[in-house]
Amino acid sequence: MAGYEDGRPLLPHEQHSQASSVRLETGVYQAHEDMVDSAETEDRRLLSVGDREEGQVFAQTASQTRKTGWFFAAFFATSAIAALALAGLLLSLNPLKSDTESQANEHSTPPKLSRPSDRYVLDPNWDFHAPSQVREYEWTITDTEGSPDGVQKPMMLINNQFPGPLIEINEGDVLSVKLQNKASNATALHWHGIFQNGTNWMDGAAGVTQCPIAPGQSYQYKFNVTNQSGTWVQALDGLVGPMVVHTRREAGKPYSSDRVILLQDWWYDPASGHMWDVLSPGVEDAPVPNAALMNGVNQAVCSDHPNRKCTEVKATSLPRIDVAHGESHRLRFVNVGGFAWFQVAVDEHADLQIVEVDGNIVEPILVSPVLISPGQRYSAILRADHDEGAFWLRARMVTSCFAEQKLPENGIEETKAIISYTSGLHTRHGDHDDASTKDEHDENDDEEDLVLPQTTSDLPFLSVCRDLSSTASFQPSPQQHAPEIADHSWYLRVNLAIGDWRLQRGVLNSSSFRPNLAHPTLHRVLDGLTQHNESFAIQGVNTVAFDPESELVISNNKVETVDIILQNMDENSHPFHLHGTKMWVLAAGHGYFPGYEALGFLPEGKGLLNPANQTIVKNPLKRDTITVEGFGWVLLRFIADNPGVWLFHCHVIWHSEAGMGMQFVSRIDELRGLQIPEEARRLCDAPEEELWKGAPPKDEVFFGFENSRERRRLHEGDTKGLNSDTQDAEEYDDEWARYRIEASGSVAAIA
Ligand SMILES: [Cu+2]
Repeated sequence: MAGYEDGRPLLPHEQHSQASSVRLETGVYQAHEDMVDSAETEDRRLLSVGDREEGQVFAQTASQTRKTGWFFAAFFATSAIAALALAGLLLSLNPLKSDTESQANEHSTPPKLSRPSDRYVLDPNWDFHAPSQVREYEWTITDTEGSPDGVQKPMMLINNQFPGPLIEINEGDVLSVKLQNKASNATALHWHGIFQNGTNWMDGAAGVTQCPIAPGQSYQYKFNVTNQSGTWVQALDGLVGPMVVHTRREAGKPYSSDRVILLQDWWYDPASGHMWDVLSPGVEDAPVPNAALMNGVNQAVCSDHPNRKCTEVKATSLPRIDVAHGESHRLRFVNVGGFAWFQVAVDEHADLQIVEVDGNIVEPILVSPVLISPGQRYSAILRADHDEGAFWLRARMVTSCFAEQKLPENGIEETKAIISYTSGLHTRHGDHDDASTKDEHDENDDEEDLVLPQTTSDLPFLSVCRDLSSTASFQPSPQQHAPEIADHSWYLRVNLAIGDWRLQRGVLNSSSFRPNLAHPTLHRVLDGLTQHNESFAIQGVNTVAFDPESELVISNNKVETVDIILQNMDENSHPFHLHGTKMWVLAAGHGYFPGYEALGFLPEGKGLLNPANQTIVKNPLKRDTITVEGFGWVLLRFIADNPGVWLFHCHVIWHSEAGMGMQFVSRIDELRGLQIPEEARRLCDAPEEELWKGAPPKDEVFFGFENSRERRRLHEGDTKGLNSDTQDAEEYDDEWARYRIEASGSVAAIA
């Protein structure tokens, strides 16, 4: 495949970019006396397969030698959310089928969603010094009906909660989640941001690291969380929850309360229908959400939705954030949505300080509003230093990022929480149990007592979908240099391209990812290596063991430094998430990538032009989800030191399901001889049609059918489901062979 050779020279159209603006992500950072050579640190973190027994969760070999630079660095805590790797797997494509199988449908009245405001308040009595232990959770996933903002819709819930339960653990603990899938679709849980060092098969990326958990099946996720920072991933129709990993250094934290605030875009129609529509011929725009949710709540105006079942949500159900007056409070914002960006601010508190970005501690920096793209996390410190009172915390979807900026059905782009000052210390703590009881059972009781904030917002409406790390100079603490030399540099053109049958698909160069749910990449790689099939040991772009049209796989045999140049040929911004590690964001800009030399690097990123000028590698921000803006570029660098197969994909659910993703295979040397635990293999024993339940429609479904709605009707009426797809695939074999995506279509459109 042409176009992404290792460190190839820039094409002519990439070189005429003097006119494009260049923004360095790395500002001028002060040298720090306890700066750590990051490459060495990463090396120490490496798993050695020989160090442990196969198939076991093991103690991490890593040594965390970083010293604290600035005092916040002492509280290296992370917010993480577990959710779906491929949310599409949740989607019910066949409502008839799910109706008969859904446990939730045994209820004639849908269960009321509980909305305790303190559900995501972190335990004030948490023992940061507790001995390392196994933290066990048992989750049951079911289909149900719910109405987070009043409008009722089919949802998929964990333990009947929405959003899902909070996981709170210490760094070094083993997390065990026993999952029972009682829903009608196959599913997998991705632990967004968790490195899974040595447990790649627990990463939860369906078709990449595991077979989905078929309906009726159980599975135990169990893995060690060490040297770890934040996490999260996308969710549709309800399956999402937060996870916080504490460190011992957090014990002396300079804030008196700590909580998670989940921001989420929300669609009233099942995601399955949207997924079908967005993948259909001729459709180019992603469906715009109906509403925004904060911790799973908002207030829809039912009269705006005469054709839907709707019950007004009372103001008493809004998230309430009680903060002790005069103290500081940590708010861990997580965008768990699948599409929308959020801008977040607190009325009359323009002094929110960001202290954590995707699990990395940064020196406090004033940012308001906070702009969060899907999959990203930011911790902010709120100082409750005003006169006593109540204030709105506002999170607003950035509608200028949507192709259609008006929300359907008078949708609500803003979601709010009530921030109330309390006079005494630990007031919230004392209320802990009472509050949850009251909220769940006596929602109306205190409505008269509720004082709604009277504050207003002067929040500007943002018009550009540009990553906050492009505009704010985050300074990680402790400082950490990026390696000066990249061993490999990959140029990836990102696009939404229209191919045959007018199907729009996400592409990286000319590849559009189609995961093989019944034969995950990790299984194929390990089996191949075990059988001495050296086609799986090919380094660089592997076009022998994988068909690059549907699986772009780039492999590294040993620990190497890898650059990714994401060149966005599309007008939409794309938040890219890398599994298994974090990436240094070295630079970003509009227009074409200007070439390494313009950034101070030697060609192909192999060192610095001027060794005395280390600005670009000096303490750049490291994160796991980074947005490349529309018609822009970003230069990323990571160390491929974590053995496994790691998905790299756009976090917009509509784009990732349309193929905007690829895989890195790291440490082939360590993968040789690695065994996947039997329980993980067993998931693949389910009948293939069970594994595909809820997955997005295959391309072949649309071949030859210009009228997708007609096709969908036929498809949904066919209870044989997958069988009909398979027959279609054979029937339209010729068309499939002709199916090629042209990735270069919009080059001329780039400014
Ligand atoms: Cu995207």
